[in-house]
Amino acid sequence: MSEILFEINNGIAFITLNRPEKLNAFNRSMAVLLQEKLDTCKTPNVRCVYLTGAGKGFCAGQDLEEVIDPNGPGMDKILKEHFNPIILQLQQLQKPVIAAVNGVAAGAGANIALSCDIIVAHEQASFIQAFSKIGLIPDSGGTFFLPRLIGYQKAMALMMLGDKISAAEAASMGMIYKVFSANDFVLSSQKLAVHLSKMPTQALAYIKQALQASLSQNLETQLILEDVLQQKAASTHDFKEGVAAFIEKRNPHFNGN
Ligand code: LHQ
Repeated sequence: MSEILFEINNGIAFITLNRPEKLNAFNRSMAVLLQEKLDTCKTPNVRCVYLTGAGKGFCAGQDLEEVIDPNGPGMDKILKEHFNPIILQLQQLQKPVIAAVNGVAAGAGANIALSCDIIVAHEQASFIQAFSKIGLIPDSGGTFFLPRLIGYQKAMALMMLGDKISAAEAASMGMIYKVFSANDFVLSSQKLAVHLSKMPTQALAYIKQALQASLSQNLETQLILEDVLQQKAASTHDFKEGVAAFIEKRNPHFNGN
């Protein structure tokens, strides 16, 4: 069985991390395969990406057995060749990426989730900045995203202490968007993906670009970027369709162009 399950269905790329016996911890081949699949998601046929885990966990970060394997990739490659490219790919995809966190998300697994655009979680899921417990620092974008999501103080404490945060706590502190009950998780998270896949994809890409830029720009530069991106959005088919549907009092049919 492949370490990454991948399927494109009705404009949605479903990606499942698939090493359930290790809570979907990453080894090198899984990291390389995920990069290949994320590359495939660049196709315009994909209008939303849905990332989840097989079994009871979302992802336990790096496979720690591989770290001590003399035939493993070695510390110097794990970030440069595995996690850093994955984080950048998720951020640079010009379409929404949902992290559907089905269970525990630890270490780089937590930070992969945080680098997605919309994070939803199963009520039994949890988030752990596990790094300090093994003498490491948070990586895979964690030190960038977490303080911006929940504030400097909470991020510092969670990262130093390595506390386990429940899905409900994560939602209440703004780390994630929503929690779904056990019965509802798959249906509701996939419904969200279906909804996003039918929205004006280019506008969503420009929203992603603008919000990412806002993390490091001043107001004046951001206003200029909003103007540039708004001109682009206004020249899409989907903008014309959105306005026409409003005027004609009907539902819009966005095609992503
Ligand atoms: C695992 C793992 C795992 C191998 C569970 N590896 N087997 C960057 C730079 C370079 C090097 C290092 O890494 C990084 C990035 C990182 O991600 S560092 C952080 C690495 N991850 C962790 O430190 C988390 C380690 N895992 C845990 O603390 C626990 O497994 C959590 C809290 C995630 C879940 O606990 P439980 O629900 O009690 O499950 P479990 O511990 O029983 O795990 C189930 C199985 O999965 C077990 O195997 P076994 O054969 O005993 O059933 C674990 O050994 C295996 N597993 N995480 N990262």
